[in-house]
Amino acid sequence: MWKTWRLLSLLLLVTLTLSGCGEPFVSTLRPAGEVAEDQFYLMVLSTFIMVVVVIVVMAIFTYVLVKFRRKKSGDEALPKQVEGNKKLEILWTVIPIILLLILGVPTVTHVFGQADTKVMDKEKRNPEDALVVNVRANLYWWEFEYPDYGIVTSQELIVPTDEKVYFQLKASDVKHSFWIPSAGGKMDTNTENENRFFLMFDSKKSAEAGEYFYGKCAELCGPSHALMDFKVKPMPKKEFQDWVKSMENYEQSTASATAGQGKELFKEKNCLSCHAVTPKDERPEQARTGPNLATFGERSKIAGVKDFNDENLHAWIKDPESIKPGNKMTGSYGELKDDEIQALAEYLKGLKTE
Ligand code: HEC
Ligand SMILES: [Cu+2]
Repeated sequence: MWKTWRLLSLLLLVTLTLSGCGEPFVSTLRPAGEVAEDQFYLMVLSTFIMVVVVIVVMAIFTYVLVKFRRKKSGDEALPKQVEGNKKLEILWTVIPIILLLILGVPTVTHVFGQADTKVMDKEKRNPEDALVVNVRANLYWWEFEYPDYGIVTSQELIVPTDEKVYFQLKASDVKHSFWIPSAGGKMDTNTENENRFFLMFDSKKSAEAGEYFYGKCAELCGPSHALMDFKVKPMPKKEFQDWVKSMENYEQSTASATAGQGKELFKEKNCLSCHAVTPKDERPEQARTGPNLATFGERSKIAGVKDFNDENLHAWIKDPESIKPGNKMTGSYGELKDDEIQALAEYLKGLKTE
């Protein structure tokens, strides 16, 4: 008895804890776009059918259990045998077939509909009609390239609302998985082939969800897998186009003197060998070994996980290992003095599109 209670209370605790996890910016149960809505609808449909089947079966089971119990009908009594009853046989063949059809037709339709990425193959694709984003997953950061505009960003994905956004996915080291819970998915990023799918971001729901959606790596990839987050910022088409323009005409400013000093240090300390600081990164992919920092000053988070403030930025530059174990920046430069960290941070905060 005690054991059962212990288990029950544990179950209750877990249920209560998990019920707190439904934030609109990271929940599959609060779809924020057509793709996610369709997937949610399929989940509800199949759960509904399963629940109905379980209820009916349990009801018949309980009825039979009570009606034919030995205590009532005696030790030797045998209920009427119905083996080979045609009506019953037909009934329990036809009902499952109908249920499977109700479940199967919408599922297959949606699965094929959501896999339709033919526009990506078009030779003369108009980026105004179908936006393509090349996603490259790395231990433990994300790169987003807009091939039609020749610009690259990292850690933060900017997308227009209310239209299909097509993704071409790959990984540069090990297998990861690209997942934006509120928008649908997920899909693996592989090293040996490229996967494709599309997502949609509803303008109203995006606004309700707040500043951004969470993106996640959904494939265990190493010690900092759980910290491999990115942010998704959907915006109306017009704003998106303005953003693209500002990226295309990106100009670097070095405001303060400390920032100027930081810029020099960024070269001296080898940071530039991994990090580009303009959205047009001409290097081949294999050479892009760190996130593009052109818009670093506009990030919501540092390294995808830490709140954007001076303290966290200094801590990251000083010792990235203490924040993301096993990351690929650790140990790539010598120890930095406090004023050097300060100058680098000043410089990085000034990297913006405006
Ligand atoms: C060997 C390549 C390499 C070198 C050299 C390097 N970094 Fe990094 N850097 C990375 C990688 C990889 C990440 C992503 C880490 C992660 O999130 O797992 C990163 C992340 C960052 C971030 C966070 C980026 C973001 O989008 O939030 C900052 C800031 C940064 N590096 C600054 C520096 C500075 C300053 C230097 C020079 C002192 C430097 N890096 C040198 C590879 C490098
Ligand atoms: Cu990963």
